[in-house]
Amino acid sequence: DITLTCVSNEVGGPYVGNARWIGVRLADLLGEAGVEPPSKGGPADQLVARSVDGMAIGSPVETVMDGRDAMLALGMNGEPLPFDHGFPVRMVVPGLYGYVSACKWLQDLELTTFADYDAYWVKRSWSRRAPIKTESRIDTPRPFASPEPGVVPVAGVAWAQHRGIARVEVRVDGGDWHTARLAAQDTKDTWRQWVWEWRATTGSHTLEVRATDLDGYTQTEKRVGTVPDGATGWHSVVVDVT
Ligand SMILES: Nc1nc2c(c(=O)[nH]1)N[C@H]1C(S)=C(S)[C@@H](COP(=O)(O)O)O[C@H]1N2
Ligand SMILES: [Mo]
Repeated sequence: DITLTCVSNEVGGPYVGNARWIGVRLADLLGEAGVEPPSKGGPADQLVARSVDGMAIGSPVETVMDGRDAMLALGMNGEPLPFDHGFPVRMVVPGLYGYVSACKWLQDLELTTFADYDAYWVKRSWSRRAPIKTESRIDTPRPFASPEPGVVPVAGVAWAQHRGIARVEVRVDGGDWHTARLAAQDTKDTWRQWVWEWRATTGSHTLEVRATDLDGYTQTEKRVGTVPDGATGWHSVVVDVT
């Protein structure tokens, strides 16, 4: 079970999703081909995946061989890979944004270095390396919803792939942070659902969320855009309780 995230996902955006993958471990395949990661003296630090549609996506060899479930995926959610998601075979690397890890309609793999080769999006001003940032999102209530006063569940998802989510907090109108209840962690590579029961009072209110990962890092309030390596900031939702 791995949550994929697009580097173009804005704070609060929809370009993040969870699926169950099946495939071949990339580390095993590379090992059979005699590849060693840089930490063991291997000369190649970049794995470039190319596809039938002319995409080129570069991932760190160290990351794909560090024991995580980096794979060539053949199936998704118990079925053959759907065409839109890369049939017949794609890469999946937990913890890296899609543009540096998730090549679909895979045709070939090349071992090279970051110094020698820039992949498709890197040539277009995105970073060479892009681990997924710790983020959280409010899914309910929706922006500008009008819930009735009383208990209103505030809920959503939080993700910090390959680190895992330790805590999610919610606050109302800039007040104290309240710790949300977390669903059981599936794996540290998947997002975690959370809920906090708010005693809503009449009027217009701003809800904000922030997550802390299992490395102890709390997501920053500082808003940055998606270029060059992923957006940051707290997601907020304004509601009118009537
Ligand atoms: N061949 C190919 N692979 C690709 C892309 C692409 O344009 N072509 N887009 C990448 C990006 S930016 C992301 S975020 C993921 C999205 O995977 P999904 O369509 O399964 O959600 O695919 C990646 N793999
Ligand atoms: Mo993406």
